[in-house]
Amino acid sequence: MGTKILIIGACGQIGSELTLKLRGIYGNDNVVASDIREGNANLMESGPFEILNAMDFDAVSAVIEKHQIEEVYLMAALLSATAEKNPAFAWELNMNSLFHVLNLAKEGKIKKIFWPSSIAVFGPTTPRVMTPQYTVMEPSTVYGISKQTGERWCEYYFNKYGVDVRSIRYPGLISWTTPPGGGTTDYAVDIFYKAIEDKHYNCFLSEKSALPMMYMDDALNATVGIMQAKKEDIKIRSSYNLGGISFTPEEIYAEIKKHIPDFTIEYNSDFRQAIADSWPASIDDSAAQTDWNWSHKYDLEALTKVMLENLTRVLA
Ligand code: AKB
Repeated sequence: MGTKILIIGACGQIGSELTLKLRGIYGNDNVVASDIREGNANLMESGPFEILNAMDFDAVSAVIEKHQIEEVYLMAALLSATAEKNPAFAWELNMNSLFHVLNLAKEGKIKKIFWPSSIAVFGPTTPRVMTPQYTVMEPSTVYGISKQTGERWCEYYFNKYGVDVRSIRYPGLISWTTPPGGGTTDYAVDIFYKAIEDKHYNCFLSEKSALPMMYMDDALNATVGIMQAKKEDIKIRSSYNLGGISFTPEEIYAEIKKHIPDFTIEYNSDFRQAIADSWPASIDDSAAQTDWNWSHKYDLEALTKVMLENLTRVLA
């Protein structure tokens, strides 16, 4: 029998694609998707699904017992922009859900956890270019504070109780299947929809705001890669830097314009500008490369091509 997996927050941008990828690897029946709401037909119909509130310890515990789950991928979270609007709820969701799975692992009810961290753990005092794995970390957003705190707890649970928890600091993720919700890096997905539908984009970040980004396929490979790595190879139990590529709004605009010549853009920064300004421009992920052989495949040119090809088809 294959490994039994539970994905919490399976209907979000990462969860919906991660579920299908894991079902492809471990078998449809072995990967239970769960979320507070129902997801797309593909996700709902290709394997087991449970409505689950990540903050409800008893409910999480019951689903784990019912399906004899061995590994949990905890993808439920409020992202940076939404968390600023509702700090108390963001803290409750992002922290309590993590404690629930860490405690279930501590009690021996699950064997392995994947928990995503983010480039948001860094702050305005962090070196911005090729941000190292170990450096100053003074996050200035609620989301960043929750991810930084979560990293500390993951490392603590590993050191103190031997909990096999693995984590990566995702950059902004770009995909065409499920739109992101509530992040600062979301502009890099929105821009493709608007380029195809309106030929015009009103960007909420300034043209020079460089941020670390990654195409979803690379992020999924990293997620599966760290979870399949040998336990002794995972030397960092807080969270690994994950780099991918780095670009500004003006660079992605120029790349899309190669395919859609009459595409126009204007820049009107809102509150998300301050969040972007506090984050790294690029990331040094050499620790992930050395420890578990991480490398990314998609550059800006390749991801632009695949995004435009697929979204043009889907939106037609
Ligand atoms: C966000 O913008 O909040 C997320 C992230 C970088 O974690 N995409």
